[in-house]
Amino acid sequence: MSRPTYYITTPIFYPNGVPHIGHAYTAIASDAIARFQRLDGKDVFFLTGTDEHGQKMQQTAEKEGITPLELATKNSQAFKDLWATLDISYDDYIRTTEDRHRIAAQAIWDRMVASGDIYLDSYSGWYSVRQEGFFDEKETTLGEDGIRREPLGSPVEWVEEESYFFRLSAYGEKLLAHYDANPGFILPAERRNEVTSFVKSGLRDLSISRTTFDWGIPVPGNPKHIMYVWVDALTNYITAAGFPDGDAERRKYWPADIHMIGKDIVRFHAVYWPAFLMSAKIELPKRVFAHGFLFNRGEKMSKSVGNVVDPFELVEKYGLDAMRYYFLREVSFGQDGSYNHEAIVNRINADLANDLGNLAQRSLSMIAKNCDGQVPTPGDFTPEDEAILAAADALLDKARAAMDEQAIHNYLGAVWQVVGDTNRYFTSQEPWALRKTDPARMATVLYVTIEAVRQVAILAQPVMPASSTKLLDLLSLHAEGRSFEQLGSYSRLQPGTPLPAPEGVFPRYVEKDEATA
Ligand code: ME8
Repeated sequence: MSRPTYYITTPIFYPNGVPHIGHAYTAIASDAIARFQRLDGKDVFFLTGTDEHGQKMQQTAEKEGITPLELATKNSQAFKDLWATLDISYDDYIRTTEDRHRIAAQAIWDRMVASGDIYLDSYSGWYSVRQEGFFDEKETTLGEDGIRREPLGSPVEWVEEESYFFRLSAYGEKLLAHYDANPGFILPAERRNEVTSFVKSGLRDLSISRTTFDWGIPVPGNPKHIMYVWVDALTNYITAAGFPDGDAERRKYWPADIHMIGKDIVRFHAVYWPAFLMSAKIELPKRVFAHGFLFNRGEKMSKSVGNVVDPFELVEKYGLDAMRYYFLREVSFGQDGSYNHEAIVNRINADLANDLGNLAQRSLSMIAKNCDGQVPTPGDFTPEDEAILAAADALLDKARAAMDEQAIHNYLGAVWQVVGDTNRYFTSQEPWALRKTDPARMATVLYVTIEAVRQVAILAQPVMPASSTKLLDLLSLHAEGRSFEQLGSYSRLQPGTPLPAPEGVFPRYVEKDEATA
């Protein structure tokens, strides 16, 4: 029987500069979801890439004195390097300057023409190069500095030119009906409400081509025009899924299960994109999830403030898995979050080193010394033992329920609840005292403890791939023993299995001045 498919995408990022922590955050969260679904038996297709056309790319390239393609190639590589450092398990990396993508973008354009939704007129209005977006005058504000800005703060400029338009105004009711019939289409709910009221306020037709610069995909039949970069960019999601006539292996993934994006680009994904797809008679993605923004100690990160966090530095300083865990556990996924040193150190030392690390280390060291270095053979289970095993066995359902709505923090919260329970159990059972008084009972307590650790480690893999692997190695689990199918009572640790010599998996974070003191 074929496995159910699961198609997840990140935004394709603008390679007009090097990636920053916001990009890293989206990629880490998407990667954790992709890994979770793979371990849960799905046939996952995970797409990321770069959005290489548009005025912003052209302008930045001019400033740097290189061609837009050179700029794109250089920074697209910087994104790939970061994804390698962050262990992002993507299956395909799309660049919108590839041929396969030009073909797809022109094909969706032709389909929208065939539906009668594209017409030629002239556009005059406000445009933000930074957002690559058009804004109604009422959405903009004129600053005291005489500069007019859109709601996210980037300057807008007046644009007047011949342009093709997409009949977005014809799709308002259809979009509202879709949101209504599919309450999970836009998450979280705040974003859905925002989009719904934007659509209810009335949609105007959308300018979808430009003539005043040429870095883009030519409009079929009228190459004086290039496509508006968002028409081009959004299409990447179907290009990679083999549109218009790619191979069936790829086409089976559409419609996407989830477009993961930041809250800055909801309108493009939840209004324009579904309208384009409806017009082109292509199925809509199942979900658009817009996560929140990351701030540095509550402040917006910006180059001019000088508080932009370099993701490579974070990995260097804290270690990759600790950083991945921190962002996914600390921030309620969907809400804005903050990055600060004290909080990350606290997570590393409390959750990882103390709670999970020590639990594994203490139980495994006792086994090494007192149980011939083998998985101990348990005796009859007491109600306390049963309670821990039951809590561990219940984790998969809880994790799935949380991940059905991308509540990554709740899935991790549930797993660490069991880590906490198991620590309390271990302390109250005092296996070190039982060693002399009742070794058989000690063996049972150690068995129950490492069985809980087994389930925790399997479930921690999507978020901390390398550390979980080490932990599962310490439990001598075979590769086939590491999927979610092996959770619950279905395949408990086998008594008598030889275990390697235990070693620490989660080091404490020591401040530099403490380390040298
Ligand atoms: O918008 N916190 O690309 P982009 C969290 N090319 N996430 C952040 C963030 C922050 N401070 N800053 C950026 C584009 N992001 C288009 C997308 S898709 C068809 C085209 C993340 O390079 C977040 O995912 O400006 C946001 O949506 C994305 O980067 C914007 O990346």
